[in-house]
Amino acid sequence: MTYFNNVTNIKYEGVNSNNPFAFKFYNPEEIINGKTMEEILRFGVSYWHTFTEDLSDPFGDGTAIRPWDKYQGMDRAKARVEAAFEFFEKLSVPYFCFHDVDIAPEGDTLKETNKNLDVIVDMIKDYMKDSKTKLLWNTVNNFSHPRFVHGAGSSNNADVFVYAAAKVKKGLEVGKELGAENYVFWGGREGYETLLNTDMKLEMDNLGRFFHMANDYAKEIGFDAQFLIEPKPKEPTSHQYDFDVASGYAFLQHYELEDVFKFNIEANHATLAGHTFEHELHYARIHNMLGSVDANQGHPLLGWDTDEFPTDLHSTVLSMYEILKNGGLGRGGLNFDAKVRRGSFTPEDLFSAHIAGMDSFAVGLKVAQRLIDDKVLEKVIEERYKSFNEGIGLDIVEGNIDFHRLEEHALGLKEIKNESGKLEQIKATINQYLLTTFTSE
Ligand code: XUL
Ligand code: CO
Repeated sequence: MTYFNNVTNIKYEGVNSNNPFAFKFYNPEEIINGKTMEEILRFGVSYWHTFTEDLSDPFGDGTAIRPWDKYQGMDRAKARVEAAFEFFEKLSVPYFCFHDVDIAPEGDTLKETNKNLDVIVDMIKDYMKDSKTKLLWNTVNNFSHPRFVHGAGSSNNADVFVYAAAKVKKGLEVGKELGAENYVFWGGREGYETLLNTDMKLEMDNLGRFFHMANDYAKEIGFDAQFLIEPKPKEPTSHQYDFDVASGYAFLQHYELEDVFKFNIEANHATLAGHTFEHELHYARIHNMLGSVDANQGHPLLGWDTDEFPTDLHSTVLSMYEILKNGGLGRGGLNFDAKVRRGSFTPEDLFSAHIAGMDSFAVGLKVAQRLIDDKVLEKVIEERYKSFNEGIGLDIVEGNIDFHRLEEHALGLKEIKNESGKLEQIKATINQYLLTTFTSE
């Protein structure tokens, strides 16, 4: 059975194509600095937004037309697998990602849930044999079911902690079975609503214990995926313990987990935390903690996690700049944790949205590579910090100085001269790179 009969295989047709179902900028085979675009970008499709999501919102029912929704229960889960692999093939995408509940319905008991999962995992494994699409990461949903109302690994209820652990144990087994390259922990409810009823220390200690046990079990079964933690400041909780990369890193260091995890950084989570996307990528990169990316964007006028497909080219340029400076994403990738808008409800819109996101990151990649080749920002930064390359500045960075000598030096200073940061000029140069990269092709 096929589900996307109005769409054929999506090909690269170049900037002048007016075929809506073609890539204009993403040319998977194009070589950028010795690697293909496909190898660098490592795009992934989110199962939940693409095959499970019905586009309901707090004010209205789902609008999505999904041909597989004519089935129910396990039949629908199986139809989704068929649709998913047809979609992956037509998009020619190298990766996908899922939560346990995206692929198989929960049963009345954990045993039944695991049985449902086994059936679908077997089916996915079969499909993967004939497909180029691999599993970038899997995870478990320990936030939607009412049992997780007070959290999972940070719940006040020990039975919930136990249940959450059992689900992650199964998730690790599923990841191993399907050869996942990473395993993600997004703690949807690992935070609190109010301190008035919260033992924060116990909750965080328990979360630390939870992650250690997960790591022990992954090692025990020989599942060598990279563990990823996905920070988000809030929503659905009012405060999440891994608020952003900086607080997540402090958490990991405190619980001696910094060698076990890297970060999965989501653009819309960064902006919810009051940061730019590139800030979060940069912070992770300079600490050698950048693992993978959930590629999406927020709406500038809305405060919440809108999970839009990424189309903001400034953001894709600056994020690809960070990723290239990181030497790529290693085992990570660019997973579209993004959903079509509620008004884009046809099955074809799922293709259009992914094409828009893939083309936007392809533009980001090419412009960022040019910026790096020409050392545009490197030159700015080198010049701006040149005072630390000699004299007193060099003594500071080499640690050859103390407050006595600094005071002595300060007393001898006649005039302190700062130089312009040239921010507008730099932004104009980035615009120039953005606008000229494709005009010559
Ligand atoms: C929620 C979110 C999740 C994680 C995986 O905001 O980003 O979908 O990516 O649980
Ligand atoms: Co995400």
